Amino acid sequence: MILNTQLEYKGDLFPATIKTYKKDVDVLHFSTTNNVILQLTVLRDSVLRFRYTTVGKFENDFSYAIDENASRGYNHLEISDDDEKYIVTTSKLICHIYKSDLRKSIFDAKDKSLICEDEKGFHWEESYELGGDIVKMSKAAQNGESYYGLGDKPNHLNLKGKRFENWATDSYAYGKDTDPIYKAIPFYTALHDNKSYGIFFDNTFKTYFDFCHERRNVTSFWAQGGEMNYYFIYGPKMIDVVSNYTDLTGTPELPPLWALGYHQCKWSYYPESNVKEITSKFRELNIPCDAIYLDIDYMDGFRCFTWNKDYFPDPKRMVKELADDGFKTVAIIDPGIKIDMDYDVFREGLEKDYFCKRADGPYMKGKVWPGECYFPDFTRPEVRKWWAGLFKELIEDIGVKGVWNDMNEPAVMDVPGKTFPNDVRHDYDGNPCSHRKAHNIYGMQMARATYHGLKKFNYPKRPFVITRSAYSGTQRYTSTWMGDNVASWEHLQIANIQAQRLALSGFSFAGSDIGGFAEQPNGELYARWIQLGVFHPFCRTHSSGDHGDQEPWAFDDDITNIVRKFIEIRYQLLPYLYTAFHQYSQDNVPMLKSLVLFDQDDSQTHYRTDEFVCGNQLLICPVNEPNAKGRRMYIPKGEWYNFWTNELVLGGKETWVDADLDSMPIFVKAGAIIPKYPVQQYVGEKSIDELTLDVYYKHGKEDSELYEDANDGFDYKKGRYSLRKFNLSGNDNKLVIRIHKRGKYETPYETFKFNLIGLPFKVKSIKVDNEYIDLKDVKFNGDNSLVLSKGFTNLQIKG
Ligand code: MIG
Repeated sequence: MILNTQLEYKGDLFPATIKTYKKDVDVLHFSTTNNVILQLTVLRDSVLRFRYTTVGKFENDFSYAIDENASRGYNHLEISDDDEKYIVTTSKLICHIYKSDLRKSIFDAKDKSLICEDEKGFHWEESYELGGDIVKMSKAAQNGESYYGLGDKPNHLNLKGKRFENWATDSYAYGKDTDPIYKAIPFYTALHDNKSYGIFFDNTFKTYFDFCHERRNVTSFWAQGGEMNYYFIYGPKMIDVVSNYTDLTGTPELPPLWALGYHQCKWSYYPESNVKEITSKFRELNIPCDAIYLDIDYMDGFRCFTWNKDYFPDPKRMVKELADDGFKTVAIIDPGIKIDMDYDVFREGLEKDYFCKRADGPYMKGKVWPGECYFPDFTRPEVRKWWAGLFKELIEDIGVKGVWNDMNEPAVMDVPGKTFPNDVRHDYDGNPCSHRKAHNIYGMQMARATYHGLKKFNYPKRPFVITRSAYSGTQRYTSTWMGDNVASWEHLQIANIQAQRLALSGFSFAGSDIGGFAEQPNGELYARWIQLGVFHPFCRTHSSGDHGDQEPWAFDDDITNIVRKFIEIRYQLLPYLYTAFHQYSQDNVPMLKSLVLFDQDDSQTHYRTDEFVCGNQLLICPVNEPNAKGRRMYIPKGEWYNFWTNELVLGGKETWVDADLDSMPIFVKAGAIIPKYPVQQYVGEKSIDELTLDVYYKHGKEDSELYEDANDGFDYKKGRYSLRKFNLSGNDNKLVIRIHKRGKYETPYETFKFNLIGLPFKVKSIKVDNEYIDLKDVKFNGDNSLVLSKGFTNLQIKG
């Protein structure tokens, strides 16, 4: 017999008429006759927060997502009303709130055009069984509207026509249509009439988003519990929407520069001799590599913070020897703690009551790699502190430089749902709740605690953490990867989409398992994947290891050479990538720009997925098919140089681009100044005594930036960085570069080597800071490269 305890579905409930309105500085309260309150907070002229309660009183206002340093403040705020509505006006937005039903319409303050409008608006369904409401919001979809964002979804970049769920899930060998997967990032941007806005639904319960899937003219989002609590962010530029969201949920500090190098991983390298074999091979073959990973087999019976002494008899010595060879060791740490009274981490967690419990008191027991485990409640500050402290030995004593957090959705084996049951209790930083509310932030809080451990014990060096699961804001603490993908051509395309989508969702420091985790790539697929991977902020080969090898030399010599060539390009571009990271960290600018983000006014970009801009000036398009000699791609408007041939092409069209297996379509924006270091086998191998600047001539103007610092440590926060701004302007017979340097850091090199590309004239004179110089003195070699000692502010090259 099935006992149906669910109360009959009563249907959706709606706010009634507004009864009272109250203003408290930047917080407005609208209360209805049926106890609904809408609280509207004006955070910025372009950022409004909408929060609803149906019981006349709000919950404690607490969010794991919002960064405590998020910008606040507006230039203008005015509230008026007429018979029909309240009118809230800032310098960017006008928001109407209708007195009869609390619905809202939001307009651009300048041209008064409609940006976003409630359809039914806020409504809810009472949940008798679980208490509280299923909270819902629906918006009228605008004509031709497109949608982007939502974290790690593997589907088409443009989300229109689909419905998605956010519930962090261990998704081995997921496919294009698998949903949800590992992350829950309930933020999207919308674009219509060349204007973009974003919605961040800061609700950690299971959430859903429907983009014109159920009804063609409606987008909606809802959650299984909690409050309707969302941020409306206006652009009108999508890049500003993303930056404002990123400002709200935070950015990471700079990673150590080595973390932007190449990483090699496998499940698993062991014993020590195998690890050494791999690292030696990198050096022997001159393939740059900065990090080597230890997957779960380094542990003693998968007990976190232990070592298998048969495989690794002296970890400290090994880690030191690897470090001497330029390798940073990264070790995996999972959340499950093995139930074992002889295991001190377990005993301490038990004694101090740090493990998660079920509703009626028993421990949350689940099977993962070590067997039956208990799981720390990372949502409790005291537990996070304890966890951070556990890293002392691994980081401070042994010298491990990075930690890899896996299985933190949290994943549980052999149970329905593959995670904790809903009744598990969490502290939620003093807001006790069930797993329904804490599930999506469990992994984030684990990564946060791990980050604090590394920050403490690796000090004064910078921490490096990588996590699988994440919620909005997780990017403040850690990098991420896309989980267990597959060695297939389709997955190469998925990896590209996911990296772009994560960047669009505030999480730039991400990359896929290059070559695919499950199954075995052939050499061609691996080479094509490396080509894409070197342009992702995080660049690591990883594989499940239960098939053949997946190191750069695992295929044939031709493949090895191609892989080396592309990893070398990444190492040359390290100052370019680091600058992009600085712009992300400091200015909230995503490191990868999907074409729609790059040029939203060009409607051709709205449904593109393969092409993207890495940093601000490199246009990348991977080859996603076998046996290709090139591909068709869309080149965005403007002038671009072919990276390989320096041929100038005019964008705004789809075109064929040659790209044999040893090449891929890469274009450089005209006017760009691309900084390059010499190839190194690992960051810091060489002292950089000359900086190369590839200057791509443009008739017109273009700005470039170069950020540098000590590549590790925190001195940069005290002003010890070097930020050079280059303003290039060119005409028919002249090229002028102005250089402006900020910051107290002196870069170690003495000279700049300018490679002048695409000059339409023969150089007749060069003026440095208003003094003509003898062409011989500047080592002007006739090949249009010239070496000058740095430190000047104005360079004029005339024909
Ligand atoms: O159940 O640690 O996504 O990267 O190699 C598999 C072993 C557990 C899943 C991760 C993968 C890692 C693997 N882990």
